[in-house]
Amino acid sequence: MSELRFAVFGSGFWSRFQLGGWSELDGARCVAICDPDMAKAKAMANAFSIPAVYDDAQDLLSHETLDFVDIVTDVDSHGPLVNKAADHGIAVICQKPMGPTLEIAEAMVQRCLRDRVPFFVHENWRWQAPLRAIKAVIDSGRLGNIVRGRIDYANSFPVFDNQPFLKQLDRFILTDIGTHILDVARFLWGEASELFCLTRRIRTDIRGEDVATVMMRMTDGVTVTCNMSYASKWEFDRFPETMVAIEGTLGGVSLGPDFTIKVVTDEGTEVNRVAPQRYPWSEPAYALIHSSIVQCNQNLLTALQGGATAETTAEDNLETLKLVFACYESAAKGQSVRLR
Ligand code: 89V
Repeated sequence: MSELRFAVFGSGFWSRFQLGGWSELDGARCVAICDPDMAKAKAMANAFSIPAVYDDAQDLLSHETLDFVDIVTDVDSHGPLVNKAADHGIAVICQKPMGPTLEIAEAMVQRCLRDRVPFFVHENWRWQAPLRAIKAVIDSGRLGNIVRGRIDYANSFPVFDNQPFLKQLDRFILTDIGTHILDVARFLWGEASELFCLTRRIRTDIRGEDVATVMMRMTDGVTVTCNMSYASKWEFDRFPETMVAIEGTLGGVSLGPDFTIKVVTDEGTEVNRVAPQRYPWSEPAYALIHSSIVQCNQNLLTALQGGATAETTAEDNLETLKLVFACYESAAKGQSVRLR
């Protein structure tokens, strides 16, 4: 199969790791990079031997022959860049959150559907090795019927040091980590029919909420709670680990600190450690996330090559975004929101 040619838009903090992820895979080659800050784009091009550098997206799209673009820029630029790629009939991978509002994200999806442009969201969290292992335990049937589940992502890691723009977001934790965590909830338990959310802002030097608590009724009756916080110091304060606890009629499973999975049934307790793979380009504090980029990119690449359908198509990701914005609606109203 011939190698797919792609361009990366953006040369900020995450581009380095996105490109690191691509460097682990056969079948795709980055041929151009674009950033309004030419010096940053050139530095990234040098680091990853990318032959062409641009400071204008239109210019890049007019000059390069591409199979897809990988958009790793701020959320407000996602819509315009997706439209530009669609104008050229080029497939798109876009970072989460897909768009700054649900309406914009829906318009992006409609635009690509109309022009039959393949459109994917780079939603990597569900590709973390321990979370895949948890899903395998659920699917094995060993837990019986699932009664309820809980996801905890609560820590005091200074995310703002590497991503200062996060401080300026009016809507912070639900759009940033909430997109990941609520997507994991969908991955593990399917769709929600109703949700209730409470938010808080604990830090005084940021604009948005840094704590969110979401309770969902899933369509099959499972009760799911997602606790998210960047203002928590507690026993499980371990960025960027996601803790999970699931109770079923025949057994339970938990994902605890240091990727430890415990399955408890009447037969006893089985303990496994499912650690992420380490890559030379990954940053130690983010290694868990960075390894999931490789898996996510592989899934999207297979789809781009005409193989299996990707898990995180933009259409699928709209369902995750609907949860995110329903959370804000619920928090503003102080009421639950019915979804389906
Ligand atoms: O992966 C992410 O969305 C990052 C972080 C883990 C820091 O929230 O922005």
